[in-house]
Amino acid sequence: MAGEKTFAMLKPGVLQRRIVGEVLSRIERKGLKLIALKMMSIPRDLCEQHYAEHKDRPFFNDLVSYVTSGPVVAMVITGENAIAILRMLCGATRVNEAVPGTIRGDLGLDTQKNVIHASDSAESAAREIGLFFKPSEIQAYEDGNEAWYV
Ligand code: FUP
Repeated sequence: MAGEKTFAMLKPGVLQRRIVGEVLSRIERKGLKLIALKMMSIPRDLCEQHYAEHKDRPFFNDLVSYVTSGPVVAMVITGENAIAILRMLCGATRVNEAVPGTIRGDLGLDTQKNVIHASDSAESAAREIGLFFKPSEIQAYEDGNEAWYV
């Protein structure tokens, strides 16, 4: 399994808006590789752990309430420079700064409901993958097409 691993989560509005396929398609078309994928309802304590760095921010409770308000789609993605590349595909956190062409720039109108979470560093990725996935849920498979991407 070449390259970095990163964690992403499609927030509850993505399922409600029927745009799961749209977002996954952008990630796949870039050449990044899905190695784990599941729909889940996040318990509040897991969500609080996930966003622990923001626990003193004024938006923390609203953010946790939103992300636990319905099912999310969690995934592990791999590829060369997957962490930085996925962040670029997502676009800026604040939707008024997310440029068109990015997932948030094209599909988000509200910062809290900004469509997708993606790990911001190797440390965060390892921590977040560990919070959401058991090692047995991550698939190490050869896709035979990697040479076409890298
Ligand atoms: P990101 O890594 O891009 O998801 O951004 P942050 O970790 O800074 O923020 C996590 C989440 O908090 C964002 F996705 C949305 C929410 N947030 C707000 O609601 N208001 C803010 O001013 C900043 C972040």
